This record gives sequence, C-alpha cells and structure tokens, in this order.
Amino acid sequence: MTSDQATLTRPVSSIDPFSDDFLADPYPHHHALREAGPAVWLERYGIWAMARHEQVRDALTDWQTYCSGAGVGLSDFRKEPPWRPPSIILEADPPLHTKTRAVLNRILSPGAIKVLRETFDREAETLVARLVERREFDGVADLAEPYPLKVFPDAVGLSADGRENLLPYGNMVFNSFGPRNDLFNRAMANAGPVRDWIMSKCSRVALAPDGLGMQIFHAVDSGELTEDEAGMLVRSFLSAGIDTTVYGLGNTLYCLARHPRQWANLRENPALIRGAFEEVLRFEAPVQTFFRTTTRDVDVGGIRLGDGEKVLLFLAAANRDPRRWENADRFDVTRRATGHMTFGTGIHGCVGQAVARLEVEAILSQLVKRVAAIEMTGEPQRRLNNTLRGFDHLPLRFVPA
Ligand code: OVV
Repeated sequence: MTSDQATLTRPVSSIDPFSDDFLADPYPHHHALREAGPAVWLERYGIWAMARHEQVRDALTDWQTYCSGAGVGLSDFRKEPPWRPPSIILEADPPLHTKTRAVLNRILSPGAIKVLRETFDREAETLVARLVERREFDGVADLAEPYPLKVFPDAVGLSADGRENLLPYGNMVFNSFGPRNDLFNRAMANAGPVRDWIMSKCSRVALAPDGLGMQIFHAVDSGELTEDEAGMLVRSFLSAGIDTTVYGLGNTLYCLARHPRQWANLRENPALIRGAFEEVLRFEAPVQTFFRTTTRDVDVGGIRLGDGEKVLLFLAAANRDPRRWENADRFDVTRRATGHMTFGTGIHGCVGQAVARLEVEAILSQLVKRVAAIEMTGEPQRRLNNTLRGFDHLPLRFVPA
C-alpha cells in the first residue's frame, strides 16, 4: 500500500476524548475507537489513538519507536514550550531515563518500602475505625483524599504545613496532559503560588532525614545524580504520588459499593484483596491515558503512522478490550486482572506501584475486618480531569461488622 492509500484508508474519528461528554462516560467511546481499527486518526487534534490491548501494550513496550521525551501529553515539547521543566523520569528517554529510573527503582522497590507497612496499617486502622463510628461520610473528602495525603507525604518526609497545595498541583499536572481546554485552564488558575510551594519542598533542606525524598539525595552523595536532578525527582514524587492513589482509592470504594456481592466475597476471602485492587485498576482506571511521540514511520496493523506524530494510548480502553478479556465490562474480584495497562508497562511502567498497592491494601484490610456493607447513600459526583477518572463526592455508609 502506498502512503497515499494509507492516508486515504486510515480509520478516522471526529471524537474529542477531552470533552466533558467523553470524560463523563468514556466506555462507549472506547468501544467505538477499538472497533475503528488498531490505530485511529483523531482529526480534531491531528493525532493517532490506540485503544486495543495489543497495540497499547506494544507501543508502551517499544520505547525506541514511541518516545516520551517529547512529552506524554498532547503537547509536543519539540514544537511548544512545556508549562513546567519536563520531568526527568516521565518525560525522558534513555540514557537520562535509565539513570533516574535506576534510583527510583531502588528506593521504591517492594523490599525497600515494606518498612512503610506498619505506619500505613496504623493510619488506615485509625481512619477506618473513625468512619465506621460515623457511619455516613464522603468517600472522597473523608477517605480517598485524607489517607494518601497523610501517609505518602509523611513517607517522603515533607513537613506538615502547606499540604493543601498537593492536590491542586496534581490537578495541574494531570490536566496538563490534555489540550488547553476549560479543565486545563481552571486547573491552572492559581498555578504560580502552587508551583512555587511545590518547588520549595523539593530541596534537601526541606526534607526529613529518614524519608523517601532524602533517599533520592543520597544518590547525589554517591555520585549518581546532581543536586538539581534529585530535586526534580522529589518533584516527580509530589506530582505522581498523590492524585493517582486518591482516584484509585475512590474508584475502589465506588466499585465495592456498586457491587455488593463482590464486596461480600472479598470480606469472606481477604486473600482476594490484592487481586481486587488489580481488578479496580482494570475496570475503573484512575489513570486513563498517556501519549507517546513516534520517532520514525511505523506500521500498526496495516496502518502507516508517520515520524514525529503524537499517539494517544487509551490504557482504560485496553483494559476492557474483549480481544484480551472475558466479560471485559464485568467487575469481578476473582479474575486474573494483571496485564491491565493502568500502571503502563515497559521501561516507564509505574515505579510507585508497590506504594499504591500498600496504601489501598492497608485500607481494604481494615474494611474487611470492620465493615459488613458499603452502601451508596446518594448520587456520586464525578470530577472530570483530562487524564484521571474519579469522583468529587462519593456519599457512603459503612455498616459495622
Ligand atoms: C507518572 C507521572 C505522572 C505525573 C508526573 C510525573 C510522573 C513526574 O515525573 O513528574
């Protein structure tokens, strides 16, 4: 096929994946994008999209063809200036990425972070006990937000003051991967002071001596990183480490409230906790999308993508691809959900995933002990974001065990 024919015959969609309509209920749109082809041209933005599991996984695995250094949002850093200095791990390719990743791999490995378990468990116990006593509460404001906002910054070694800047910053970061739409502009309304506060917390002097943040600075002392690079990796902790788990925990509560028989099964079989969180990540992915940029012409299932083109990878659509999953639209805590794309895969696969699991498993362990039923007492209210999927409000009741 000549490239002209490829252009003429390529699947095209006029869909806007960053519109309120799409973000409020992405699943019918994911279906349409998967069915349109292995790659689909989104004419509204002049970008490619992939929504099938096979192509999303292959693109994430092939970092040489699908690079991150031009940004992992819609914006091409080679064509327009990024809103903040690029992340030296997320928005970097080898060899820079190899060096920064090695440091965070070490600090965040399951073996290294298991010392956090005791504190995470204790904080989960206190919080859940209080909510069971209260019975009715907001699953977002009273659980999904305060828990990660307490345990993760504590683990990093951040001082207590000013933490109210963390969620607004995450909101900026994750909306910034989309277009400059209303969501982006509203997130950026107070960008200056929020960004300044974040940066003030990224230096050695701001960090406790025994936390994950200072461990990054130990890599300066050993000659692996420069002082500035260490600060930038602390910024990555504060960018990626909070909203993701807030939305993940909120989606966990939502799934369990909406599927009472699944909750009953989990209560009777706490060994299912780990798999249940994986299933939440598959079924209601807190991180929906990331972009890559092509570094060469590439054939994707018979469709020709050019060099230097943005590719939108629908992690959440891959997670419900019927080519990969049986009953993909069914929430089932007993299924083998590993292989979902919510943590990505390949060299950029989520480096903090063991911390995320530790947080959610600490909460779920308390819930199975103390909560007989999780009931929705009102309509959940979504919080739209160009990258994340989750809730503003989740009115819940915990029926004590
Ligand atoms: C995975 C992720 C999300 C957002 C920000 C970053 C990483 C970062 O490195 O700044």
